[in-house]
Amino acid sequence: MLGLGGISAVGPMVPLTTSPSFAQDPQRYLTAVGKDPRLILHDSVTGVAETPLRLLREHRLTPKELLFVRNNQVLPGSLTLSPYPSDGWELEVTGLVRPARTISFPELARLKQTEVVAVLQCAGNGRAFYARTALTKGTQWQYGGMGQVRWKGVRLKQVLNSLRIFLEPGAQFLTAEGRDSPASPGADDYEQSVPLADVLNSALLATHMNGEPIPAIHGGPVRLVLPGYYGSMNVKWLSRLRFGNEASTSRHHAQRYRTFRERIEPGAAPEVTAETTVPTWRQKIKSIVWTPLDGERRFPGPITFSGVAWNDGRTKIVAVELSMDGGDTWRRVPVDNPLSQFGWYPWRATFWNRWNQHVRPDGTVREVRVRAFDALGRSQPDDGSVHWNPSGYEWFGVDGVNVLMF
Ligand SMILES: Nc1nc2c(c(=O)[nH]1)N[C@H]1C(S)=C(S)[C@@H](COP(=O)(O)O)O[C@H]1N2
Ligand SMILES: [Mo]
Repeated sequence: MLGLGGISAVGPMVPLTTSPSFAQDPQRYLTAVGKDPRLILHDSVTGVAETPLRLLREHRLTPKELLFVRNNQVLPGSLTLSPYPSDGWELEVTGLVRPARTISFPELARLKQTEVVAVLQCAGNGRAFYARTALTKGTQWQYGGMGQVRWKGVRLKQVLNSLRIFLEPGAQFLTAEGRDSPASPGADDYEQSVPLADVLNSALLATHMNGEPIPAIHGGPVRLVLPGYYGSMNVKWLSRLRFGNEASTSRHHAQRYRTFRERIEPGAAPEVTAETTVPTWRQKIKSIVWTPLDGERRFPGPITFSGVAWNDGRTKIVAVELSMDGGDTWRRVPVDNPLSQFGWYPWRATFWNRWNQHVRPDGTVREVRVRAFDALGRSQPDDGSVHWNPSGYEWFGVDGVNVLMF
């Protein structure tokens, strides 16, 4: 869709195409956008940037300057941390609803507001780790295709109730579309569908992130926030919500952003069909070590490990375990409460003398590994590659770091 008027009011404009100077100078590009120049720039055309783990771990709520960006397409004028003008913004509500109508931004702003802290994570986060088995296609995200932010907006259910919009029988899917247009003419527009019954109570039409209007680059003025779902489903620059008995046929939903139901051989590329695959919807249970960083050096003596665990927020995470011997033996470590059921569970453990027994004569320690369990006993695969898929989605394998000794 085309942008609305008023785009000229948006702050620093960044060209849509890569000028040679930007391509050669990621720091300049990131700074022009308003992002921290220490981010890892993966793509300067649509805007794709990753937060290095050493920066991610410094904040309980990821500041806008550090939050990763992943644009498949981009709305002109939105490659900036400034807010996108909300004047004239309209959201179309259509499909199996009575009456179908448009909602203006001021109308939305008058409704009861709700806040939720949630982990925003690209379905491709951790994709790089599949390369241990076989390279997968797409941005080679390591850890920082995610962040934790506080959203504010109106619950979808609240919108429907307050504006007396009624769902008609058969509305199974909620399909969201943003105002951004396909990257190349004629290509399918970015659109995603989610199961309506599963998100009806938790979906938020968000207008604020970390207490400010959502920065244009993160999907303001209105973004669909689906706590617990992969970032890919959280459609930015929200312009249309369609309620229907079928999911989107857009390539982005029907062909991309899916994993296979059955285990497939690493390197294979089976046909993607509605029967053989499922969309990247709810986030898999996952945990990472962020202190120390992989390959960091430590003096012999007490050592503190820390990191976070998270999942789709539907089942409580009840345990985080650490192994200091590459997965042979495990021990439980203390876990803090998350800021919300959809947030990070911080974990931390300090080891005193027991730690030294794991130091090998060459000064290295066998891989230190972490894994989380939810209340239903679900955990992470020791070898994340068992879920190998050609696009490298939903990596949730056990994480590990190698610690070196001075
Ligand atoms: N309209 C629109 N929404 C979108 C996208 C997009 O390209 N267009 N990319 C999706 C993907 S794949 C991810 S991971 C998240 C990234 O959100 P962020 O850029 O705010 O970090 O936005 C999602 N929402
Ligand atoms: Mo994504």
